[in-house]
Amino acid sequence: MSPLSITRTLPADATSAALRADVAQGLSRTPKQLPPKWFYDARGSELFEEITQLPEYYPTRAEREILLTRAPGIAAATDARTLIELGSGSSDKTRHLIGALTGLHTYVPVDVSESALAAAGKALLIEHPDLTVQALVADFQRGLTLPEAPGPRLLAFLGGTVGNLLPDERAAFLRSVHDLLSPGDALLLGTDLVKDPATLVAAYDDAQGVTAEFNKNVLHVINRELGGDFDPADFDHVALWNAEREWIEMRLRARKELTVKIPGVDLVVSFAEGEEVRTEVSAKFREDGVRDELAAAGLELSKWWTDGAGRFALSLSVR
Ligand code: AVJ
Repeated sequence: MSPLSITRTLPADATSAALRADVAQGLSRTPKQLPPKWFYDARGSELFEEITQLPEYYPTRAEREILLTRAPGIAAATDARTLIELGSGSSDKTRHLIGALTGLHTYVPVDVSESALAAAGKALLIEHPDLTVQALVADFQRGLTLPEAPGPRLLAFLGGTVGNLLPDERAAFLRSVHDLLSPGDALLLGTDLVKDPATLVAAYDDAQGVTAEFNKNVLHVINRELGGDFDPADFDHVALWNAEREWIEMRLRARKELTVKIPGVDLVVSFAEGEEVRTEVSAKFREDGVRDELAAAGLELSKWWTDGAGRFALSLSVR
């Protein structure tokens, strides 16, 4: 076997079936909504990489700071021989972790973007030619089957992406992580923290408009995949802080009354002027809440690390 393998765990048409179901249901209901995972085609993944470099978008830098300082502690606490990473994207931050895990044998990056997996896998193997990389093109919300790989295993879910799940989805997800792990395995979870709303809103509504473009990318995806005739210019990017739920919401707001045809799902969708589609929830956390949610899934929080400014946390929990 070559040191880099890329496996699709979904049938080839499962992704488009899931997109059709999400679009048909999400745009037929009131209020309208679309799941954030459909942002990430090749262009969307590129735009997200750009977001991570914006002055307003602190989570990536904050998490990298924690990983840089704590990688040796994570290595000592886990002794991991296999690292599984959900939503690995460019695997950029993971480099620090891989470098510190001296006993590491296998890296299993899991992402919906095959292009991102291929690029990241190749880059990693240049630095770590002895590493076995078994990439999975998969949607972690639909149940994962992991390749055979030596324990102890460390499952990393970084970037704060767990915040994209709604509370009930999050509970189900953490339970499925528990079920994937064996006793002695660990979860490394990145969570963005509650902070002043102005800082949070700016991170999702940057001055250069990159996040606005990222948000509107879901309309391009629907146009391309389902033959839709959205004009992205008909929509405004909206980012707001929901203080009660403690999450950021991104929405697309129709600038005028309009109708969109989406032949791929046999749908004609009407928007009133000012009507919004919720395109993303990005929950922000507190230590107690994270501990409680992990405990409810059968995982015990053992380490809680934040960046110096206290904006973002990495937690380590054990099964
Ligand atoms: C990749 C899910 C962590 O929620 O902050 C960035 C995605 N959305 N800007 C986040 C995102 C808008 C990001 N995650």
